[in-house]
Amino acid sequence: MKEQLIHKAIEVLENNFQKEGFTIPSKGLYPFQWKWDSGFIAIGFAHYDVKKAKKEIETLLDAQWENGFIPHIIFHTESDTYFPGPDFHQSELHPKSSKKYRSTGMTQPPVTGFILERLLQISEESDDMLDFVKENIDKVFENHRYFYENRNWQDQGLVYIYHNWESGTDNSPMWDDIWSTMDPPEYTFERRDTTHVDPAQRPSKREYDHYLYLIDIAKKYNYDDSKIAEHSPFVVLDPLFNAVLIRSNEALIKLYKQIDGSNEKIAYLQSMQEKSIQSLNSKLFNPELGAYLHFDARNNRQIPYVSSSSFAPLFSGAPSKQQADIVVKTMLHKFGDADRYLCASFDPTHEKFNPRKYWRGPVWINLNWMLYHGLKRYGYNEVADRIKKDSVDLIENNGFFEYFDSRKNNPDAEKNGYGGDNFSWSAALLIDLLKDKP
Ligand code: 2M8
Repeated sequence: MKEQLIHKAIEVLENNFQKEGFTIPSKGLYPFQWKWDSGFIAIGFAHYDVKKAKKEIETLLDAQWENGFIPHIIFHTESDTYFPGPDFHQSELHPKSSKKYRSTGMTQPPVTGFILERLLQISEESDDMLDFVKENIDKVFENHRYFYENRNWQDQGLVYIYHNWESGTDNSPMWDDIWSTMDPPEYTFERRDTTHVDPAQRPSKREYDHYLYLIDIAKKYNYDDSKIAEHSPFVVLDPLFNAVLIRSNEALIKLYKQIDGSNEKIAYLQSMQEKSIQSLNSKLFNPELGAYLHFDARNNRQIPYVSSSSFAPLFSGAPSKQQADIVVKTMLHKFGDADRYLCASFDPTHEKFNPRKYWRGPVWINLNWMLYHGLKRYGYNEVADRIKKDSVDLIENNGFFEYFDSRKNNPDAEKNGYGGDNFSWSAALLIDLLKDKP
């Protein structure tokens, strides 16, 4: 059974791999290269085709800007199945944008550091992969330096995002209060996503108006970070984004030591890491809600909702044992009823929870994968095993969907898999979970 499932997952990845050297997340719905998808996808390839794993990362890093920035979508090919495309984003407005590739002018969680570490682990520390790490690690370092020099909110060591698409959790209820401070124009455009997926499982037209308006603000300032930070209504310190940055810092420090890399870079990462961990624990941790929260920096307030991003700090190793205990308790108490798969993307006990709508409730495999590793790191092996089993069961019972209903007894659907089908990171991370290397 396990072998059969891995075989199917490989088929998904192979069908989504493009001759230009990158892998689309899902046919039709997402026809380009996405930053954090690429990282997770490389993990899947590493188990059976090391060349493709390396290619995926090389292609991503090839699109890096002169200032270290790595964009969230790289538009390698022409496609009219996705909106908004390169003509809307116009990232070329930024003077340091890539001259080789068209892309967006926003980013996504910086996974590449811990991905390099994972690729090396999967290869069992092969010389070939070690060479690959040596060749590419400085680019990833420059990406981290970009964040600390350009996105470091009030120098506190926490990186801000200026768009919900930068979080990766696009239409999370987290952003609802921010949307209510804005009044964007009604844009006229043709949605493409809803030609591939039931609109009930996607963001609304009005939500898209907000998304587009934030891009227009960034364009008005030629994607200049400091001006965006000054003028955008959306400036958020996201616990998931920062947890990923911290986890990747940790990986870079370890890898630089392993390859006898630059002491200066190690020292730089260590000093940033200290600040980041301290601020994550003081500014984003909320003992009353027992979770890490998003911080709305524009309006100077924590956003008082719990989502799967609230547990992502476990993956980074930043929480103390006591904080980790609290967070896991909250996860089990709010998200962990016996009739639910772990881990819903938004608090199932909250009125804003929607079990079918994208990042407003369904289970996502990439979050589960990070939580699995975070839980193991702190010794919550039973909960970790449950998350792993739930992830495998969801895929085995429904297919390689983009996201899944967390209800075990879902009354209104035959299928519990939603969004895009044959979704790459669901396939890639399933392979990794089933191969179960430590
Ligand atoms: C989703 O986001 C894109 C925009 O980036 C979209 O809805 O068009 C998110 O789930 C994001 O996290 C993911 O990277 C992307 C591609 O899978 O799709």
